[in-house]
Amino acid sequence: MMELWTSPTPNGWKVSIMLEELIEAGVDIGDVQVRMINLLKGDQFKDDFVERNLNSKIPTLRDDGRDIIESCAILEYLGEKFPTSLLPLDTRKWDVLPWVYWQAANVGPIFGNKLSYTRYMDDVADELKQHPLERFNNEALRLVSVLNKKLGDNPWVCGDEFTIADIALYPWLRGWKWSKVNITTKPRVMEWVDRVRARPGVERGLGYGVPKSEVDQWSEERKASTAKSGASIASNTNIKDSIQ
Ligand SMILES: N[C@@H](CCC(=O)N[C@@H](CS)C(=O)NCC(=O)O)C(=O)O
Repeated sequence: MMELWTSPTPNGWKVSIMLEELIEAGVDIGDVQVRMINLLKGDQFKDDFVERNLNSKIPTLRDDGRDIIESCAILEYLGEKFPTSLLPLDTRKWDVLPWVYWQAANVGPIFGNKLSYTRYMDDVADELKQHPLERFNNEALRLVSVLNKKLGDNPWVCGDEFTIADIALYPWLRGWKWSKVNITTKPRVMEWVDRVRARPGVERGLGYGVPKSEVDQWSEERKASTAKSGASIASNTNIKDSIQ
């Protein structure tokens, strides 16, 4: 049985959406044991987590006695294990994988940092945040512009088929209001966000760890606890404590 340790966050949603899209594609993925990791409580630093993922970050997947870390590697693993159009396994995979890696190397880190400086660093002086905020905002906007061009007139990032490139990118783009990255000048990206959200597999994948009623609009309580997690992750304390 596959075991997924995750949280309702952009990197976590990639994998929950993938599982639900596989089910939607008619694949029998078997039972999956999902454990929600409390990032605010620091579950990611506990021994049982670190044994699965030395990097102390969700998501992490255990299957067939092997631990797979990194959300995009998990997407690729599941795409290979359960062949569907989500990841073509012939040479067409080279139309898809570079955009998955583009997400992992660019969109994730840049949007993640923009979000941290925008929302989670209240105790850092404004003048100290100004340069990184501008830097990460400009780079995020540049990436959105690249995505807009890549989409062109296609419905999905890599053409006519919905693939793991869409799954990797969507969770970061869907949070544009929260991270305050203005995507409204890029209509193709806006339309694509809505198109992805309308998929039943995506709807279910976004619901892991949150009640159905909160998939699009979190309760004030959940927002406050997520903001606290974000602030504790954004502080330098955890990083310093983890250096050994
Ligand atoms: N590159 C990693 C990033 C994973 C990541 O940053 N996960 C965040 C949640 S979205 C996390 O676990 N943060 C906990 C921490 O930094 O302590 C991936 O794609 O899996």
